[in-house]
Amino acid sequence: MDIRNQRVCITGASSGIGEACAKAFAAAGCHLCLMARRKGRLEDLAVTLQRHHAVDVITFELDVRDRDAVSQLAHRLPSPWQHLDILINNAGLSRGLDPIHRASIDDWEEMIDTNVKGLLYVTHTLLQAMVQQGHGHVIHIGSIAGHEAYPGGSVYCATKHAVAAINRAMAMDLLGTGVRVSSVDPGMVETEFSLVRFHGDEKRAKGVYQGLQPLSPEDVADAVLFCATRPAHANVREMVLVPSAQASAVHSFRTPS
Ligand code: NDP
Ligand code: 8X3
Repeated sequence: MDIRNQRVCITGASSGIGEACAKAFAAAGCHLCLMARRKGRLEDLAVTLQRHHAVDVITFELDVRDRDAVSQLAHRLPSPWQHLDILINNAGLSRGLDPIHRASIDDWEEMIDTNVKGLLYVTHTLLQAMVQQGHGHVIHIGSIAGHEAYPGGSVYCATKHAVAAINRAMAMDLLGTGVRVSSVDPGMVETEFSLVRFHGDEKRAKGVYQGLQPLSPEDVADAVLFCATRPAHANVREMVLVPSAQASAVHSFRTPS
């Protein structure tokens, strides 16, 4: 399906998978609304995208955990954005990898508030117009952590299982509305994800990807673009995408360095 001139909102577009999606959808001729907390990064990205592609790019400083700010979003968007075609629910994070009895409750709150409640707030606000106009597509970035669990990942995995459940239930709720729902569920992707998980510990973060080739954010953006470009009668419900060297969250093949 040709998605040129479609309007696409991407949460968490300041880095990693969200940033790669912004580049991929701009290259496909889409107009973009980029959201994240780090507004400076969004603005730099917007300048680059507008320089290379003839598309409109607007930026929004938004913390998806801020329920009031998110609820005002639909009204604060400029009028052409009242007709949104695609929402990419990408903003998310992991914090910590400690066993449950040693984990930080603050880390849990941050993951649940961002990955589950934030995703729901944004979806609730932006979905209304899609249903009214009778077409649209919500694409969640889930994870293999939404299909399996691993040690130290109880709460992160719980949040991504929640995303998987939301994705499945939404598809039922939205039957007949013309709004499609998909989830792209990656394994290891080299982004700032591990740096955030380990609270800025660069050495530990780098170690996650040592001895294997992880997915790149562009690999995931490609999968998201694939979902968005299916013809209107077809929908990708869930797509699990992993590095060839990863068989599960806890089974990877690494070559010694
Ligand atoms: P990054 O850390 O590179 O990017 C995360 C993005 O989320 C940033 O743009 C960040 O922006 C945004 N974000 C985080 N918290 C908030 C918030 N409260 N409000 C708004 N935006 C927020 O990681 P990834 O690109 O890897 O992560 C993107 C998604 O992919 C996440 O949902 C993650 O769970 C998922 N994922 C990642 C995998 C991986 O291995 N990397 C594998 C499977 C899924 P800012 O800080 O500017 O607000
Ligand atoms: C990120 C991938 O395996 O660290 O969602 O959970 S994993």
